Amino acid sequence: MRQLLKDEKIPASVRAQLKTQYSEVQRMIEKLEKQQIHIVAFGKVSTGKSSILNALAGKHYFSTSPLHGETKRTQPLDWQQVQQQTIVLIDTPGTDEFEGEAREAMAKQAAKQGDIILFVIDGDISSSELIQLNHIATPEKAILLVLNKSDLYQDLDIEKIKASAAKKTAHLNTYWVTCAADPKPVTMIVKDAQGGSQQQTIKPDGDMVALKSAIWHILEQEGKTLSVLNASLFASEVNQQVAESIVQLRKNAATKIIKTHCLAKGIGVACNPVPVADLLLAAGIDVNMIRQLSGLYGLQLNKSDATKLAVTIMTQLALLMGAVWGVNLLSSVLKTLSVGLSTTLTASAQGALGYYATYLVGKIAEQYFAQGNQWGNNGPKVLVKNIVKKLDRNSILQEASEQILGLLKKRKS
Ligand SMILES: Nc1nc2c(ncn2[C@@H]2O[C@H](COP(=O)(O)OP(=O)(O)OP(=O)(O)O)[C@@H](O)[C@H]2O)c(=O)[nH]1
Ligand SMILES: [Mg+2]
Repeated sequence: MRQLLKDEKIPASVRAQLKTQYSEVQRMIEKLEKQQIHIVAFGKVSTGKSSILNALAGKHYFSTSPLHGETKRTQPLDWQQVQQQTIVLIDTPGTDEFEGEAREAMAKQAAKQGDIILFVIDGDISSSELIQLNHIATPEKAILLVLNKSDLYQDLDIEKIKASAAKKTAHLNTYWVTCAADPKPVTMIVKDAQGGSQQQTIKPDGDMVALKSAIWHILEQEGKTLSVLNASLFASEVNQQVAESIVQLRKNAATKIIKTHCLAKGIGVACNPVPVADLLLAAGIDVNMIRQLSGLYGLQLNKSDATKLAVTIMTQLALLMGAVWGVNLLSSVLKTLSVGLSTTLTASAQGALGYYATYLVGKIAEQYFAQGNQWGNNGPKVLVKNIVKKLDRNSILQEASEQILGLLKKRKS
């Protein structure tokens, strides 16, 4: 992957994309090497994620506020060592914030790499929370559905919220816990020794017992497995993504190479018309195209090998099309043009044929390289035949004529 990042044949935009994936992989490798388990707090803004992590850590490390959107980026804190593994608490920005898409993406990324997710809610689970939960909850993660701010609810209300959440998340494998990370101060009237009364504000202790014990239970049961499972799944997902982008990228680059050579051939032929039968032989451009395509597939053919390949392809094409190659095609390309014949038109029709011939050669060579420089079980004849059959001749000729005609007109004016 590191090599790909330096490969200049790969467009910069794709390399930038690969770079992001690369740094994600690096982070995951680091996580594995350091034997870390990530506990990620995730949820809507202001549900109390940072407060929960502070209560677990036993110190005010993550910034909290009654205002929405206090946490602006993902932030880790090494919490403690368990069975030679470092447990890391990870705070994330809240979701569902106005114009907070970038922050939400950060939070989702952290959740993707997390092993234990504290999915924090502070009321009945909403439909957007449910969508996010479905997105995050993969079988290799332990998900705790954490109802925070339990001090604000009566027991009966909590039971109702729990029942509703259970219904909505029945298809998922989640743990349910309630907690109060930072309960609201309570004002009470207290009688003093003189028989008078006075107002007193008390800050109740938080209630983190259920959450802590759920986390310990998960860590004991499946801590190591969780982290290894997550890392390997993540790696295979990235591998697949990279493989897919490379295939797509090669296809795009190959199409660009083929079309550029087709146009060069088309214009060349239109300006210096050659007998139709000689079209396949005007092969300099095709050889150059084959060499560039081979480079794209990591083979780098020299001129003589590229010529040999061009000759093989052209021989098969000539055999396939036989004597009708020129006559049939010429009349078919002329039919695609609605106006009467003129010199420019005839020239452009011939050019279009040159374009088409090079297009076929390019597509056949591309397929040959994509198959690992092999014709496949049935040899070149079948591959050539299949590709000719697959391509829509008339639309290629039409596109070629239009492009060539356009360029010729531009030259004249
Ligand atoms: N009543 C009550 N309030 C709480 C509790 N936990 C947190 N809060 C309050 O909820 C508000 C938001 O808390 P934060 O921890 O900043 O919430 P957050 O989810 O990290 O918020 P963002 O970072 O903005 O997404 C603060 O005013 C906290 O004091 C709780 O258990 N009970
Ligand atoms: Mg926060």
